[in-house]
Amino acid sequence: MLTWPAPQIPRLPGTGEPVRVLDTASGAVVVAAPGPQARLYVCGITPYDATHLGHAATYVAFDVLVRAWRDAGQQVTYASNVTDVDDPLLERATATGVDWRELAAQQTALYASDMTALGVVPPDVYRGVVECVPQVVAGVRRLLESGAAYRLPAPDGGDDVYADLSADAAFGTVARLDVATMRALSAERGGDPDRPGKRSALDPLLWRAERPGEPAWEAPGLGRGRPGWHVECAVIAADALGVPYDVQGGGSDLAFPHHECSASHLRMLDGAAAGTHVHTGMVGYQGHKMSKSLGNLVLVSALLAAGVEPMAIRLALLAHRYRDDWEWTDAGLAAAQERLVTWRRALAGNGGPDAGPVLAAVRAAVADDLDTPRALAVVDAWSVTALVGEVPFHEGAPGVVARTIDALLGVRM
Ligand code: 5CA
Ligand code: ZN
Repeated sequence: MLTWPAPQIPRLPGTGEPVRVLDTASGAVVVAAPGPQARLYVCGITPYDATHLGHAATYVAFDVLVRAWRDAGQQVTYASNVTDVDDPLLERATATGVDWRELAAQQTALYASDMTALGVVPPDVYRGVVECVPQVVAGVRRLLESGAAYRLPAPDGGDDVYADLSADAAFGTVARLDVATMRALSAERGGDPDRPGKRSALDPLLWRAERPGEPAWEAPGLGRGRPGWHVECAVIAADALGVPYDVQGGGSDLAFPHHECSASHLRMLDGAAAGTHVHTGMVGYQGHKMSKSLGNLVLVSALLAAGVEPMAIRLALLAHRYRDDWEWTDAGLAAAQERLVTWRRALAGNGGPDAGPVLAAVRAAVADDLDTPRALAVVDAWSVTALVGEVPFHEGAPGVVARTIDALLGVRM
């Protein structure tokens, strides 16, 4: 799958510190990638509707992680997927009378243009599920052969295949939830805990036998069908990055069952999963999680079409800590627009207060579990002092500050 153009990232003097992030599985803030390499997989979109600010907040958060790693001198490999065949996509295509492939292609293109506008670094490896079916089939077959999966007759013929979670003693260690919560979330988020015949309620679907009117692929040893959700990301991540990789990322709504199950599949397939799981909080709007299914959306493309500057949107997102849940508001956007104007005025001259401490403090803030609100406050303080104009004048300071916010925060003046 084609990505979008990579933004130019300016080089900064010196090197950033090791980047710490909150690991869902341990609850601790850890250096997720201590070596010279950093390998990241972030779950991509299901392209049935346009990018909303919740998606944007999640991708901008991991973009800041990529930038911080690079600033720390690490070689980053970033992989992501597009869930371009899945229940909600097929349902939307049927409801609107559009071919599901057409819908996925349109929305994937719109997502790419939104990410370009927001200056998000594209993944190095970017795979659609449709183009990875053979790898998924191979993975499901290996799970069947090792006894970690089983078949269940499907209502319209053929067999569905499920993972047998009892084969994985470490199941549950990512999201650390009790059984009742896991069961409820499974039912809510695409699972089928009540399906008769399964060995255990939480066992996730690996392969769905062809149903009338649904797309299906010929799969040697499995029969015609299509991949289950969690195994797609497991297979794509392992293929792109190898295991164990450093960080598995996504929104907190993916911790269970998606990341719990894909980590389990990876352990059963390859003996290891991601070392660290990082989750972004949920962005809400009008009192509820912003979601395609609820329809309470603010779309990036709609804001851009209304003339909102992409960097104002980016600043509005960065004003919140990535791991918190927060609410999108017009006031938040207005504050970001005002901040952009102030920064621009402060950066307009060729001199200002010393930029060295700004670079050090912004670096320290992003390395400290991506504390972007603190980073913005550092630049605010410098801007205010610069605009008052009664400090020793450092020639070239605005240039250094501009490069700092460009490289580390992705905010381009
Ligand atoms: N394709 C799957 C992952 S394999 C999927 O969840 N797609 S998605 O389009 O529904 O979401 C894309 C990303 O945005 C996921 O990481 C999801 O956790 C995140 N996300 C969705 N809604 C919100 C929200 N309201 N706030 C923050 N992040 C969100
Ligand atoms: Zn995923």
